[in-house]
Amino acid sequence: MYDITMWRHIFKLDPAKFISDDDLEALCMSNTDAIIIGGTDYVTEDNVIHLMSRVRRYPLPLALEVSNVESVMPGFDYYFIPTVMNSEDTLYHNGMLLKVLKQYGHVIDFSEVIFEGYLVLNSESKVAKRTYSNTQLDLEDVEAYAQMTNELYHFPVMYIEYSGKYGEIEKVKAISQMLTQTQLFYGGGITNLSEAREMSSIADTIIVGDAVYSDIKNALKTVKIKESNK
Ligand code: 1GP
Repeated sequence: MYDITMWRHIFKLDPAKFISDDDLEALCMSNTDAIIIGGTDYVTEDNVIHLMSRVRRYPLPLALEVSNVESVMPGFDYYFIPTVMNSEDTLYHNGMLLKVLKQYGHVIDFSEVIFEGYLVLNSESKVAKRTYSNTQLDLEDVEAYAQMTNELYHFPVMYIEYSGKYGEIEKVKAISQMLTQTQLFYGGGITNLSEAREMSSIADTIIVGDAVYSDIKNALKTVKIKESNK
């Protein structure tokens, strides 16, 4: 088992998107702390198993971020299960979880399951639309969500999801200041090292997704945040 609390940098790969062998090797050998496989659309058993077997050639932790029941399978080190705290549809709070537990509850090793309190903040993102998230949140709202996560639900991870857009620093800071126990993941719009540095000075762990597909060179440079002390 790995110590997730030590992770500062993660690449998130979308099983529905193409990545060359060379780019995949560069990502896996980059000194990132882990790879997460996850996406919103067209996440299938086939494309997840294919990408999993390609990443498995490399010696780094691999997690599946569960977005539907069909694509859950054994073979990952961890299963990140999001509960979208600002979703207006209970399916994304615990409805999906109910389905998963009914089907797989008897075989799940819960030491591999990490429950993420998700806060979706980019109204334009696919994930916001899919999960019917209420993204119209002010500072007081996001602080209350952070408090809920840290003090009441005691989630191990809170994930601020700006998917596709660089986040509002003030909100990320406000959330970070409320978290004393819960680990803060930040993902969204990180395209270069200076953005990576800025977000990783606030969040415990940053996640780089899209940049892998749009500008691999700069995406790889974001791992350099690990060279500096926080
Ligand atoms: C997406 O938070 C991740 O789930 C990363 O976001 O794709 O914008 O880097 P980007």
